[in-house]
Amino acid sequence: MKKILITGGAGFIGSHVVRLFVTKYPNYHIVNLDKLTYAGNLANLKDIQDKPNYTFVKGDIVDADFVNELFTLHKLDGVIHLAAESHVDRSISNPLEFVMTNVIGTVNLLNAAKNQWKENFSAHRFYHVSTDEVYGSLGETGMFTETTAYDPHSPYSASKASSDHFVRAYHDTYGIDAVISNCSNNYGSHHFPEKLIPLSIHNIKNNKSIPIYGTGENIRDWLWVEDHARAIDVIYHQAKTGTTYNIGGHNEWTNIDLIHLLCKIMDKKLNRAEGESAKLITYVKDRAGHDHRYAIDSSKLQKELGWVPSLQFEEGLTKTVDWYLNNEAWLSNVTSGDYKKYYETQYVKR
Ligand code: NAD
Ligand code: TDX
Repeated sequence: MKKILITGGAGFIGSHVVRLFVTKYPNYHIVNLDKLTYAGNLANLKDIQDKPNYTFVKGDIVDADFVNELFTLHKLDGVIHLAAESHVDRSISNPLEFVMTNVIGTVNLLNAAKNQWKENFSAHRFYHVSTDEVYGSLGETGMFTETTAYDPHSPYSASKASSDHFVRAYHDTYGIDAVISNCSNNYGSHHFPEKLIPLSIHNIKNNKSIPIYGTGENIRDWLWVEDHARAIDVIYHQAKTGTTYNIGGHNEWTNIDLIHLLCKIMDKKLNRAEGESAKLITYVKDRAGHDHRYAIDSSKLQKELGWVPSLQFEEGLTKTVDWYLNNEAWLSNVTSGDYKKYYETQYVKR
């Protein structure tokens, strides 16, 4: 039986990756290591928590001793590393937290892998999950490819860029079998409601204003989270060592057009008159250093490993809305307590 450590498995994307691996590979044992920060939630994995090939471990990747002990105890075959501080706005108010988890935490995992696996690097894989934000911001044309020069602008993207460099350095210097993927914006179920889509669904449902930064003309390239999880599966199993793949949906939307589509879907679901939800749109102060446009060229992944996105955006967005409307308990649980404090600081006291 193969043992794979998935870090950050209680978060948004991590929970989809854990679910896919636990259910698709009964001959793998999946160890989910997560600190359970505000973004980590074991309720995301309720449906698979009792499976015999799944173990949850609560812990912090910033704690090097703990990480080393975990590697010694579990005799891991591979790591899929998703644990991170992931919200750009939080990185602007607290950059050091992002350096600690995203940079130091990643180096701690790399050191543990180097020490434990040094006799036979080729039998073990270190998969680092990263973001398109490391490439910076695009003008009106062009796309990020795997060879686009790094040009991060936010403390979040700078910390992810740094962690990518460390992973490549450990591959080149010590011979660790490492692969990296850089993905565009994900959407889908279990997404913490501080990011644009789940925050807007929550606010529309509760008749609260939808805060749009700046002009709303910034562009993001949206991918269904389960398509990201499938790409991670394919890359983990098939990529050559040292390879990088871009993952994206060829699905660019300005924020304001996306929110209008979401309002239209929610008007129908909530039996509101058409145009009712869009009245909640409110332009607010722009994000500092706000990247204008992301667009991912994922043709390398499509050609070499045969991965293609499965869902059209309108269908995926409708499924996402349905999930949030059918999971009120999940939403009210994550939006009580600290969420309220965060929301007031981010949107009211500007
Ligand atoms: P998330 O914030 O929803 O989840 C992150 C998880 O990591 C949480 O469960 C949290 O508890 C855990 N974590 C945080 N700090 C930790 C620590 N010090 N030790 C152990 N666990 C810790 O993030 P997400 O959106 O699911 O993103 C997952 C990964 O994918 C991140 O590496 C992110 O950079 C990358 N990514 C995200 C997107 C996106 O659109 N969300 C796109 C591309 C890449
Ligand atoms: O209230 C808001 N209003 C608004 O206009 C929020 C939260 C966001 N926005 C804008 C900012 C962005 O242009 O919407 C766009 C999307 O914002 P986020 O959902 O915060 O995502 P983004 O900053 O693009 O980063 C996401 O994609 C890349 C993830 O959070 C990262 O983890 C991932 O690496």
